[in-house]
Amino acid sequence: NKVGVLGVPFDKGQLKGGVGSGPEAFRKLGLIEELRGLGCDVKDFGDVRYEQIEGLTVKNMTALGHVAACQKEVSDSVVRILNEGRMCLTIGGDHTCGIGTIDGHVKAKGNIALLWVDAHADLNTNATSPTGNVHGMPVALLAKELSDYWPYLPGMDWQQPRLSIRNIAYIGLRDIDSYERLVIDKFAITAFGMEDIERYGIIEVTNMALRRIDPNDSLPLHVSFDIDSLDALEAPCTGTPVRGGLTLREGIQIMEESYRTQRLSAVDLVEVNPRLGSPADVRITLEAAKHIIRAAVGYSRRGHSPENVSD
Ligand code: DIR
Ligand code: MN
Ligand code: MN
Ligand code: MN
Repeated sequence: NKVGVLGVPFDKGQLKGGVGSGPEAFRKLGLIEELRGLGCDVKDFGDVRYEQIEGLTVKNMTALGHVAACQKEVSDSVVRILNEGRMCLTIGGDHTCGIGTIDGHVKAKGNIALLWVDAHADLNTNATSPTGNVHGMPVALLAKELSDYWPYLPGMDWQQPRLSIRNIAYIGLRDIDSYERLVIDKFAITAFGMEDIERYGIIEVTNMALRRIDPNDSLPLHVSFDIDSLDALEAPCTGTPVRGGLTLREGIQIMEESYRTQRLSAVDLVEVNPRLGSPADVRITLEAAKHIIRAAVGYSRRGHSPENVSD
C-alpha cells in the first residue's frame, strides 16, 4: 500500500489558533513510522508552504488571500502525490483544506465520489454563512450545482466547482445551519445524520452512502474526515465540538468500509487542535485520529497474518 502524506498547517478558515499545529503533533506522535510499521510504503511530502495574496477581499469571507494561495498549493501537491500512484493522506489544519485536496483529486483522476464525515455540512456560501469562516464553506465551493450562488472570487481562478452533488454524501451531521438545511433538501443531497445512524447502524449507513454516490462501484473515493464528527468525548480537542456524535468505533468502521472498496485514493483528517484542552484530552484526540488513519490505510481490527498488513 503506497501512501503519500501531506501536512496542511492551515488555521485561517476559522478563528481559533492551534489547529495549524496538527501536522506537527501527528509527526511528533510518530504517525509516519506507525504507518511504515503497518507495512505501508510511506513518502512524507512535508507541510504545504504558501505566500498569502495581499488585498483580496470578498464580503463575509475571512482571509481569502490565505485560503486562495494555500489551497492552490494543496491542490498541486495532491495531484503530484496521486500521480505517483500513492493514496494521498492529508493532515490538517482546518477543513478549508478540503477545497484543495478534492480539487487536486478531481484534477488527477477525473470524476470522484466524496464522503464528507462531519458534524457540520460545511455548505455555506459567503451569503449564507453566519460566521464568514471558510471552513464552513468548502462543499459549497466544490459543488457544480451551487456555482451560481457564488460571487466572483479573486485569487480562486484555479478552482472550479468540479463535483456533482450526486457524488457527495454526508455522514455524522448534527449541527446544520438553516440555509445549509435548505440546500440539502432543495438538491436532495445524500445526508446521513446521527438519527440515521441510530436507525440503520453505521455499516448500513456507510454502504447506503457509497451506493448513492457511486452506484457502479467505479469511482475513486475521497473521504474527508472532520474529527468533530466524533463525539466531543471521543475527540475533545477541536474548534467546534458537538456532543452526541460518532463513537470512535463508528469512525473506524466508516474507514474500514471505505478501504474495502479498494478505490479509496484520498483521505483528509482535519480539525484536530492540539492547543485546546488538557494534555490528556490532546492524547485522546490524537489517538482517536490515529485509529481512523490506520483503518484508512488498510489496518483491520481482525489483525493481519505476517507480511500481510495493509494488503
Ligand atoms: C458553521 C460552523 N456552520 C459555519 N461550521 C463548522 O461557520 O459555517 N464547521 N464548525 O466545521
Ligand atoms: Mn468540517
Ligand atoms: Mn465540523
Ligand atoms: Mn470545521
